Amino acid sequence: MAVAASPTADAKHNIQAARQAYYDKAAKFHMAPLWEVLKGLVTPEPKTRCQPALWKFDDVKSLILEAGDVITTEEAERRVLVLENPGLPGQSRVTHSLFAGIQLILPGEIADVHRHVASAIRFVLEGEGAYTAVEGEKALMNHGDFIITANWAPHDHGNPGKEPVMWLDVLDMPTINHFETSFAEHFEEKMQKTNHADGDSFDRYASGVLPDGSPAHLNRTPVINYPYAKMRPILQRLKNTGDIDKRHGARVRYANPVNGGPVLPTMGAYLALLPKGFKGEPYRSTDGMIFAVAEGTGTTIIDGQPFDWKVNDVFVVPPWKRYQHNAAEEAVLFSISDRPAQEALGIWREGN
Ligand code: 1HN
Repeated sequence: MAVAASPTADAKHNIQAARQAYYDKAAKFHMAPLWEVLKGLVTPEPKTRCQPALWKFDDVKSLILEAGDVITTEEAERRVLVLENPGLPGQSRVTHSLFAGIQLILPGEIADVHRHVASAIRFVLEGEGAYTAVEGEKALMNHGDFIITANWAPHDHGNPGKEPVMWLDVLDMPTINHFETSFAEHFEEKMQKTNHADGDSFDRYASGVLPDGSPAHLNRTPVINYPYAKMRPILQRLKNTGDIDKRHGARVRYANPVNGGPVLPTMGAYLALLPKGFKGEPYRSTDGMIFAVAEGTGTTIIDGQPFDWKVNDVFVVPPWKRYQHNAAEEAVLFSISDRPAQEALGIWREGN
């Protein structure tokens, strides 16, 4: 039986039509009604398109080595395969705020000196004999080394050794581009002069003394390289004394030795030992996390999904997604996120 439209349905239709006409009119003046979009803008919990993801080093390694056949470092400027978050395709983002990529440098190659506003870190995965030169210090790269390239620091890489060398690059580039503050420049020369030997800044600034007169406030660490060979025994000390966090394991935070602050204002990093058989308690925080496996094997449950990992795998936990680590054997996880930026803005939160 046909039913005549009720007056209420009619009235509703008229209201909608009147509103739409009003919105169309406002749009001509570059204005729009907040009440139509408010719920999407102010969500009761963090909303992200970033997805949990894992890159297996077996795949990464064979693909990046293949890049060595198709392009030189000179042609590419940097031979990097971008780790694209599956929820953020085509955006060169591993999380909403951070870039990650895998870089390969072959024996005999040089990646020319340049600098940019985006800060970078390198976490060395495989191969020996390469260096990265940062602000006049020549840092030799070995598995597990954590190397800082701060905002506007000149940096070039080279491989005078015999093996391909691969590392994880993480940059705050999406954050810099969010603020639309990117600058970059190249230099005349290919390589910067390095009058500081490997380890110079670590010994100068992280030995319990500071060069007299050095500033007490620095928003970035003066240390260029935090070598794995120096960090790993500290994890062992924490383990030996039972200083093992129920969520994170025996964990150290990479610190600015001048003031205890984060290594960079935009990115902070940790190194954690998970004892064999570790079953972490669930944890979540508003900073999306990038993990790289330095040692061991295990499984991390992210938002209910298991991700099995082994050495040199990289995986991502999106903001505010619950995760929980399990270690089949003793493992060491490196992690990095935008937590210092969130803390500086007073918006960082954690929970279980
Ligand atoms: C960069 O300068 C390097 O210097 C690596 O090794 C990755 C990704 C985006 C923009 C600049 C490097 C980069 C990058």
